Amino acid sequence: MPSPGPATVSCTDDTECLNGQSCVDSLCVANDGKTMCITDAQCLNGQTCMNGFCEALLLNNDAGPVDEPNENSEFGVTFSTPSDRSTARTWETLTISGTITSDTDSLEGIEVILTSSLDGTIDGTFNTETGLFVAEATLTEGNHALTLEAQRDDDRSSATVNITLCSYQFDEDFSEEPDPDIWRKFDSAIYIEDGWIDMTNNQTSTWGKFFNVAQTVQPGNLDVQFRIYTGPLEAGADGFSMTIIDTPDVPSLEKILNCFTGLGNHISPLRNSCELSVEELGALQAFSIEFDTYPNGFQCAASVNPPIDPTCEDHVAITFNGSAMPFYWFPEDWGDYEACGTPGGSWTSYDYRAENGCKYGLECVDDLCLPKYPWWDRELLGYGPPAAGAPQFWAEMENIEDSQWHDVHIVLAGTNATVTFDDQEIINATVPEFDYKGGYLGFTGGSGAIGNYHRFDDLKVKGTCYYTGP
Ligand SMILES: [Ca+2]
Ligand SMILES: [Ca+2]
Ligand SMILES: [Ca+2]
Ligand SMILES: [Ca+2]
Repeated sequence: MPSPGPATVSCTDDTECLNGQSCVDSLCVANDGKTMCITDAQCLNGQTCMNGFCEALLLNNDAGPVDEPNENSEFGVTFSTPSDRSTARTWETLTISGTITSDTDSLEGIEVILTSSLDGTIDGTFNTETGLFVAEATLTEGNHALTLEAQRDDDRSSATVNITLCSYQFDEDFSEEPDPDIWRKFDSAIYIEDGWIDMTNNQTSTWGKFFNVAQTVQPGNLDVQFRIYTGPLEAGADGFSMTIIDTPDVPSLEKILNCFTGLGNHISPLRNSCELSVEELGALQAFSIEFDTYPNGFQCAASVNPPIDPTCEDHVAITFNGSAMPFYWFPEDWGDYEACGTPGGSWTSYDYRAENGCKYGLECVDDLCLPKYPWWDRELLGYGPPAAGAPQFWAEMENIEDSQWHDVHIVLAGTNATVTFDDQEIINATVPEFDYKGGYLGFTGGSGAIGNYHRFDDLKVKGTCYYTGP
């Protein structure tokens, strides 16, 4: 552990430190706007957790001194790509290129060498007719000084650019049991030693959640991939979701999770363990993508099993605020904000109406069927009446309970969302009201009278890549 610096003050908590300082390892240290951390995993790309704060990695120039351009040289060396102080991803193939000129007529016999301060020599081709040098390479994570050097006889000259290579913000294959300080299990979620996580483990009437409590994902845009597996029952239940909850800290995250069985899927809020009010839950900022295998709602002749699904087939849907109905979608003929009718119909019929004369989930107030909860209230949500041709944040699927692993890739860019399932695009829609907030990322899943496995694996999230070099 590096020294925290001179004039150290011991402390037991932040209040004993000067303003702008925090108590880390029993010593007051300056914050300077840095992110606090316990492990490297909580820091952005290229940073490590040192003394309780994320710090940029110091450049390691073990590859040797970087040559200054040699003014006396006959050579001119310039980089074309990448540009200095730029960023790239570890999975991208980079084109590293430059031009060598010479005061003499000929470029014959010039040796051109490209090196990375982290990865060593990079092979490329030098064209002695055009003076162009081109290399294709993938680089490791960290800050690289790329040096292009021209050499002939005793004459040499070089140019250098700096670039930060970022890996994934999350990259989990669950091949080892996750650290509980990073991934926290709730309720029935379990780690399977074969290398994945399961929410229900094929048990009935159970639910689980598995959340990363060490870092959050940024708002605005998202690029996330993972794999799902459910089965063995083709008509199993209920489904599972990947959910991102915008909340300030882990204690508030736990409070929210204690209110739900599965978030964004078969929502069952207001559990006995819930300490939040309906109004607080109504203000919940949560993004989910659900994989729903059980038909719910009057449209599927399952009135007492709200919320209402947009199709009675398996489906994938983007849901919001913990609601299990797709974002920007509402059922027609639910009768919300319409006059209370006459009780009747069986619970398993399309036209069931409860004692209050409304369909399930609605209360009769002043002879109007009003939504029982804010997350079912189209007026509060601003959805308006259902309209033909409205953007669709859900997709009907063939049976997904096939005991096979499936690849899911979600890209949120502003108000647009695309979802691919086994490399096939199933959702691509833009909703102007869509406002993705980022937050804590996790998985949920639940079962009822029917069970199934609900498994996740191979999570990859691309965070924003910042230049952190010199
Ligand atoms: Ca795995
Ligand atoms: Ca359902
Ligand atoms: Ca659903
Ligand atoms: Ca199915």
